[in-house]
Amino acid sequence: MQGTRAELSAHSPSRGAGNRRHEQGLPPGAQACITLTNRTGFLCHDQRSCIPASGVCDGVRTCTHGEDEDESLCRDVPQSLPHFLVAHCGDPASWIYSDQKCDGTNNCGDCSDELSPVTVCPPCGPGWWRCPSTFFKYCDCIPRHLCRDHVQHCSDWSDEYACPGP
Ligand SMILES: [Ca+2]
Ligand SMILES: [Ca+2]
Repeated sequence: MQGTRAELSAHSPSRGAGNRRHEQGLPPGAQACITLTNRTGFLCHDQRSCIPASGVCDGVRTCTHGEDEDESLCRDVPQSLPHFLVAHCGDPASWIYSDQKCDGTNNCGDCSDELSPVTVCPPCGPGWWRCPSTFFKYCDCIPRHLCRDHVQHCSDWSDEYACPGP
């Protein structure tokens, strides 16, 4: 649960009948699971490896046999993905992988994956400092390792003056 993911990863692809198709059926063999970090994942065919949702169709074969990059799964993302891997942003044209919800990083670009009214997330965890953050990458919590690093991350400067540190 580190805020190290560097880039925004919301996608704004073809809008349309995606949702409906998700309901109709999963690609054969696609099974949901919960990763070790308690996030939604994709169960590899070995029935043991649970990879994070965002590892599916990312161009890297994460499952031993590469079923996370299967052509039928990835041919028309996100429509071709099983619905449990996909979450929608406040802007219905944008989507994220379901494990990017409430991960502290602003993946949607408008924080709708991290903040109400679109998403209900638990409060900042122990590794996080709550503040109105300035930088686009975070919403209302920043990782505590950014406290007292001589760089402003919160619009009220509380990360440099009030936060006790990592
Ligand atoms: Ca992959
Ligand atoms: Ca996020």
